[in-house]
Amino acid sequence: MSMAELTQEIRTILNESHRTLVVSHVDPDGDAIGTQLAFGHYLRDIGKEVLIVRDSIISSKYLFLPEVDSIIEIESLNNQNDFDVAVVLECPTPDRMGAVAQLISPNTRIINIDHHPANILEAEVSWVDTSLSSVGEMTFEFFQSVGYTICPEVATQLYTAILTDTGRFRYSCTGPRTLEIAGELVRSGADPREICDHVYFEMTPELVQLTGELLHDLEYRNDGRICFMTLTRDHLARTGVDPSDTEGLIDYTLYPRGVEIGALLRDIEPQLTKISLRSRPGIDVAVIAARFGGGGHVNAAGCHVELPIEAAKDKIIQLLQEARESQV
Ligand SMILES: [Mn+2]
Repeated sequence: MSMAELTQEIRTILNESHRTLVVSHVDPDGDAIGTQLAFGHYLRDIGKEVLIVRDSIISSKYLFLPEVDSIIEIESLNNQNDFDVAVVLECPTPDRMGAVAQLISPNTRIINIDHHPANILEAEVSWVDTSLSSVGEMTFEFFQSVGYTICPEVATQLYTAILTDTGRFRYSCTGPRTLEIAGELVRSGADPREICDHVYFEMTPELVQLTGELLHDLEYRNDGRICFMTLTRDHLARTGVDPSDTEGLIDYTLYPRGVEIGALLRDIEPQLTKISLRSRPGIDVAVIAARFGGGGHVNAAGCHVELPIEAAKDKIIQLLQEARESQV
């Protein structure tokens, strides 16, 4: 089906809806939060009852977003499941929704909108396009196809989604259309300077301090082609930094010249390590994450391993080396 057909099908289901749930993934990023808010705004504008629900804390850098308080924490709902439609954003698998998945009943019509590869979510309509930079970009295309006029609030939400998911218009998924859309959003009231400052230039002094420590302790392997950053529970306890505010730290692993693959390892529990991966163009880290049941994009992926942090490091070194040897 073409984009035009898919967006019209989505429009039809939303027009028929009475009570819509808008969901995205756990540990939400700018794309997840921005598009949830934008869809919520749209649905309210067309006169629909809508609930935007989350399962995780929202990073403080996104609290500037217009209407961010309209995202309800799952705990404050009493297992309601009378939603006739669910808009599921950025969830390649049902478990990415976290506990919010429980709000979806067998009678709920699911609209699946995503740009991740290997999306296997079962839905009445699935619009999955891995060529697009972000669900923010897809949401803009949807709004345009239904003739919805974007207000400054929605422009800010979608600009934030696209800005963050493209790594500030840097990743290779940033196409001419992405930049045209960004331009349209600025025309509709998004302020590039203000949004960029909120997301990237308002770190707490504690986070800046922690970043300094982690940069000091970066580890290099394979002649400097692999870079590891290690974030422990001790770091967080000592500095008082909330885990939800550590999303951008991984980016620093690709700052050093010569590094091709960067990894951030965090010990969620003594026996459970979260691994985030980043790579230069031409190196696929999604396949590595998939080996551990994780996923993501070619140059940005993640997974959890049931190993202590040091053992997880050894395992990932071995897999990164194998991947390097087969790809480079
Ligand atoms: Mn995304």
